[in-house]
Amino acid sequence: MRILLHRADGQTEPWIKDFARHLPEAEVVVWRADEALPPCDYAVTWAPPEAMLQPLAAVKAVFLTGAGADGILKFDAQLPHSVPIVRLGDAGMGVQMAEYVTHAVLRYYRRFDEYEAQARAGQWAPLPQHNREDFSVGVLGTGMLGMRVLQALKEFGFPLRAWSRSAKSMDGVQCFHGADGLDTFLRGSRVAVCLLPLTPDTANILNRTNMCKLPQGAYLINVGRGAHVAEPDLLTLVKSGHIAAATLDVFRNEPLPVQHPFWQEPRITITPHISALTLRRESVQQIAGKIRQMERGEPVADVIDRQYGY
Ligand code: NDP
Ligand code: OXD
Repeated sequence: MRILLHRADGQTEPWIKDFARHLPEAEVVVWRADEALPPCDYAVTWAPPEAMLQPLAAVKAVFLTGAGADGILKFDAQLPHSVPIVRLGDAGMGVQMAEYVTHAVLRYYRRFDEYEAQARAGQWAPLPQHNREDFSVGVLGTGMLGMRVLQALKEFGFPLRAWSRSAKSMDGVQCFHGADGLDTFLRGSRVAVCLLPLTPDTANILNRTNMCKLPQGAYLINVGRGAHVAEPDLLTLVKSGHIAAATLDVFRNEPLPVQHPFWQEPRITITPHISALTLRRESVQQIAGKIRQMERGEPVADVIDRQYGY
């Protein structure tokens, strides 16, 4: 069995070692644009270069080393639907995302960001507490990661809301769905957490019109994709105070360019796409297990639905 491995960071050795441990029968071939490849059975990549599409079209399945499939589905038309694209199923990402979002929500709820600023200015001044019942948290996207985040936030007793494509019902969470449910969902969400996949339906969803529907003084946490947010609109709304502050982990252009105005806005917290990192060992173990299932002719979990793009 041969596995074609592509790593944008060029760090292939540790992946090869982990595959040798979990799937010793496989030979791992590293993708290089300028070298002819032997035929491969499976491919492991996340956001492949266009030049890799031809070998990808010839494998039994493409395994993504991430949860989001937008990096490969931008080539949807060039990839045969007969080749399943399989994303990671948690593999240690859920708990990281829960930590990140919980931290950001608590930072705003307990006003730690304001206390940080006060401390820099040498000010000792207790601020009024936010009311928990007014601090509703609305999660856009209730998939693998959104559900894990909601589960973590339940501990703190915030009113919880969720928005998805299909109808859901969850204990202790007010659920909304579809285009018709979006307005009501947004109007009641003091904190909006974006955990949507990037698809033609969700691109730019956090535009001026939709962000204006959030209550005055709302908070935005974007951990989905940069292209969910209309960046100039967010900047305008933060400056006007309609959005009190934002925590952003993902951006239209990554790394965020040095001249980007977000760097100059103290109410925007920037992290470099680290909210839920791919854990190599867990990922290889999971992919090796799925390859074994496929070899036995069994169905595997986490196959991307090409109709919906996630
Ligand atoms: P899932 O595919 O498990 O869940 C996606 C959720 O989004 C589902 O609840 C789905 O609804 C909902 N959804 C999709 N399209 C729409 C739509 N048009 N309208 C309303 N809801 C919609 O994804 P994950 O939870 O695994 O991951 C979500 C995203 O998080 C990834 O696609 C990726 O972009 C991002 N991510 C970011 C990371 C980071 O480090 N910043 C790390 C990992 C992922 P339904 O339930 O009805 O299907
Ligand atoms: C992912 C990501 O999709 O890291 O896994 O963004």
